[in-house]
Amino acid sequence: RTSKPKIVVCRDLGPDVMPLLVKRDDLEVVLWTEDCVCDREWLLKNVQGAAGIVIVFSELVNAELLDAAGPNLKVVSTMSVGYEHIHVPELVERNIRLGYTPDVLTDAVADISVMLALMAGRNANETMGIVREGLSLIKVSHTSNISPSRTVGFLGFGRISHATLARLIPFGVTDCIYSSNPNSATSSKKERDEAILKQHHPQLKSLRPVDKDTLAKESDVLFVLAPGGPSTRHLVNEEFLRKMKKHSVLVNVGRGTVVDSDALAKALREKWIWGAGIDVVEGEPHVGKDHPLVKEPRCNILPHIGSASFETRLAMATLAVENCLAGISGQEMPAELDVKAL
Ligand code: 8YV
Repeated sequence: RTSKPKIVVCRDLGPDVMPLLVKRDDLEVVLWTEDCVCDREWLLKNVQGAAGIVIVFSELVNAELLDAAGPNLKVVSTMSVGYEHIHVPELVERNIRLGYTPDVLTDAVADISVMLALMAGRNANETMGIVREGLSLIKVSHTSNISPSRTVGFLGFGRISHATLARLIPFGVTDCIYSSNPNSATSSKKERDEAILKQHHPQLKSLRPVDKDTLAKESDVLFVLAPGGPSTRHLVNEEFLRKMKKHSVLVNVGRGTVVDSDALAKALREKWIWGAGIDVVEGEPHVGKDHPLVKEPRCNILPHIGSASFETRLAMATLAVENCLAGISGQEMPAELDVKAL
């Protein structure tokens, strides 16, 4: 039996990051090296006795997993900014620290937000389908713009929303409304950030917090960038979607659970809204061909690739490993969530 601290990594972190771990002969490192992320059975078996785990957003960190790990576990390091897959009270109870990967993915996800807004507005999925089917290009009808005089809305107004808004200003956007959780731990930071946003972007004529009802009614392009979890589940439901403008576009790059998929499919089918662009979807990562949104031509759907650029994934994987290594040795972690304050 080895007495070295054990680290379990549940996805292949790539050739640039793996050496940070495998070259460490003071550690016992157990890696999932196959494609994609590890299966639950493998994790439950291998996590036994671990001091640290590096996981991703699709892996539930609950009592089952923590019990399987046992009392040696000091740190859970998630390669994500979202942490609703982690049962935080279970970590607090066991005195386990939590690392995450904020900031490094902000730009990549904001890029995808803009891309999806453009794709949905210009009806990319449906019109590309027309080309693929070899149909007459004349069939293509008018599409919707992101242009001046449009109001952009944000459900959730954190770092990624700010970066998305900054990217939209060169498009001529001057009016922005948002609704975010006033009780969130970062709200004072948000106020500071909003002041900075206004300072940096004098073109913005109006930046207003609004209630959900106004957000639904006034947004021409609505970005859903709220975190997941029970408090945001189905915030965008049938009632919300029915209030939206007919030419409006909905973009979801936050968490699939915030939007009721059946309601969105109905909204697209019955043309309550113009289109949707989504990178995240309820039920992921296992989304079959029969998912109601996959079948909607006006739904531009991506397989959760918001942070999946080479540079960003490298930065995320590096940070996740650094968090884990610092956490198991009782040092300050580069990006730690204070689990007791959540
Ligand atoms: C995924 C994300 O974590 O950071 C988040 O919260 O949802 C994404 O960046 C990423 O796909 C890694 O698995």
